[in-house]
Amino acid sequence: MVKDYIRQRFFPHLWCAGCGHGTVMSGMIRAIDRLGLQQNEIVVVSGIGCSSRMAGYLDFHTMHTIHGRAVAFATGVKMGRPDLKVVVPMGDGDALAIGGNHLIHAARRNLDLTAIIMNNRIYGMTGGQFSPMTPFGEKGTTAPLGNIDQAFDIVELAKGAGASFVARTTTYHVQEMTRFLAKAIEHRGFSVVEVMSQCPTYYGRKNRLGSAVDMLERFRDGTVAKGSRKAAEKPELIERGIFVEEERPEYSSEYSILVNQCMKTKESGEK
Ligand SMILES: Cc1ncc(C[n+]2csc(CCOP(=O)(O)OP(=O)(O)O)c2C)c(N)n1
Ligand code: SF4
Repeated sequence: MVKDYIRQRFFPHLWCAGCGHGTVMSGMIRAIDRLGLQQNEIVVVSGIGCSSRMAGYLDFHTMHTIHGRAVAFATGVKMGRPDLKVVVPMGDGDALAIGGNHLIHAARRNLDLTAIIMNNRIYGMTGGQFSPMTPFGEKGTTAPLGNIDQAFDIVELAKGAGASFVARTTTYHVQEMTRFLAKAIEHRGFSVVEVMSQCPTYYGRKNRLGSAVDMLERFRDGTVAKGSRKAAEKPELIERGIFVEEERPEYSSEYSILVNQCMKTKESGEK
């Protein structure tokens, strides 16, 4: 049962009313439940941020580590226990600013991790500073006159870095999100799922986007299913869907093959 995957002793949670991160946590739990995985088979590794608090609330093996280093810790866990499913929930700041280097190299190696990037376009936990996902011209506490940086496109970044599963969805599209998360967790290789998530407290307030419901409606109206007729007619809308789903050599498996070859070479005394 879904409730069994939650550490109720840590509730009430710290998320603001209307925050999208709880919806992502619920989608992730439902995806794991749908896959029929046991609690003991899952490791959740997070960094620091509002999104990263998920590691405290979930009743799997969990590690709540340091900002920007979730993928680095997760790499160690996966290499030590390749039999476990390792899921890494991150904020856009955590994954793409301080943690960007870890993310692209894990993607390049195709290590079997599921990176869930909750893109609220801002640093929520520390008070609304702009992030690598804040669009040009939008505001944050550190960009009161408008941000002059350009934002990343997470899907293009993950594709370019070599991730073998890449998807984008939003907290409005709950069924789709659950489906994509289940596919990502099941996929053997590095998976990136961008979930556009609302932070009404900072991003919404600074940019006058209205209530959490208004922000959700923007996800509904501002995005479109990849490959649909509407996507062709309205290229200005952000596409949702699965952009990459490929089988490629996976890093922890290749590493264990290499170790076995080394052992055989050593035993036979070959040079
Ligand atoms: C090494 C380090 N640098 C900076 C911080 C401060 N810090 C904590 S969370 C955070 C950003 C949070 O934003 P994001 O990762 O996008 O997650 P959100 O809170 O929006 O979910 C920062 C800068 C920290 N804890 N450790
Ligand atoms: S500050 Fe933003 S990201 Fe953090 S809990 Fe509140 S709404 Fe969510």
